[in-house]
Amino acid sequence: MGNDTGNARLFFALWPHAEVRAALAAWVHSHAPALPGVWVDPENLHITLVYLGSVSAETRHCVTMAATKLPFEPHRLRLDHIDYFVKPQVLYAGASVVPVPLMELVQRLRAVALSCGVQIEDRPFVPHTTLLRKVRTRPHDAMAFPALNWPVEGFALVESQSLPTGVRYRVRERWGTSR
Ligand code: 2AM
Repeated sequence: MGNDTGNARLFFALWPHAEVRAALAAWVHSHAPALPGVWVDPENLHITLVYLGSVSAETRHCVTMAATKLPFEPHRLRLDHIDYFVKPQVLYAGASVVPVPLMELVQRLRAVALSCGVQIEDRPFVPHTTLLRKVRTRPHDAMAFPALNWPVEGFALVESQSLPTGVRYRVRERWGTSR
């Protein structure tokens, strides 16, 4: 578990408004009972932009200061389908189109991480909200998903905490026009 002086497990993310969170949670409630897997707690729903992993207080300060200087352009992201990642065995809501301002934001955040000495995974950015984990096999049938407009008004630095009750994500910093 992180604290102010020790290491913390951090990631940059899009953190949803209450309406987007409720719409995603509603989909999970109506479809997940028919699916094998573990539901993501509605309070934890998000889109990871850059995963930093466990970092020191010094590194956390570095990425926070650097992120504060980034330009940010509000835009909209359209989540429009349900898909499955084989290796991590997760079912997610994805976006067929990555808006240019979002791609730019991810590239800048990757540069922030590298400038602070954080090694990050160099794989293509696939915007997604994980809805279920431990889904052992790809669901056979395509699943309906009512397209959801996600107003991207800011981004966040989030801490992943392991509590006795499970993993909990907590927003530590926010940038952009959403407060
Ligand atoms: P996800 O975005 O596919 O759900 C916190 O662990 C978040 O960071 C999760 O949402 C997780 O997956 C994402 N993440 C990305 N890379 C990760 C990694 N190497 N280890 C753990 N989580 C990672």
